[in-house]
Amino acid sequence: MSIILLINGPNLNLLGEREPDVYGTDTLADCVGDARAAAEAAGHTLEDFQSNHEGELIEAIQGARGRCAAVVINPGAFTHTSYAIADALAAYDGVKVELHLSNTNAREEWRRTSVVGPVVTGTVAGFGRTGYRLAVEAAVASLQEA
Ligand code: CA2
Repeated sequence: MSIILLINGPNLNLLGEREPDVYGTDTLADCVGDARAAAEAAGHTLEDFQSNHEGELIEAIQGARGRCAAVVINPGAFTHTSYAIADALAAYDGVKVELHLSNTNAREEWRRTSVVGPVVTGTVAGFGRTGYRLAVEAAVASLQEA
């Protein structure tokens, strides 16, 4: 049994409260619940962490080193700007899944660049709440292949 760490970045705590046309009506607790169910169905444990602060996200990634087999991360808008989060992910040796509710490639130009994309194992984007389950299943499949 392994630990999968799910990290959610800035503003994702507001899910379900605003912009339902873009992000849906489900709450972050709903999404985390789906992710946890997928991890437990595969015999793993899911830990989850949300923060609006870049440094706290970096510390969570560092804390996964040598402890968690996989990190699933929705970095929010830090996806497009944070070389510091990209560096933290690069220093983490486990499976890494970048996750987005929306299809960032179909939105504004500035959302089409991910600075974390080059350092992750793979990306799940555009499937809304379902993406949380899919991202954990992708991490589990990647762990089984390793
Ligand atoms: O699609 C995603 O999951 C994003 O990571 C969500 C971020 C956005 O900046 C990324 O480009 C794509 C936004 C986080 C959620 O922001 C909300 C704001 C208001 C109400 C609900 C959510």
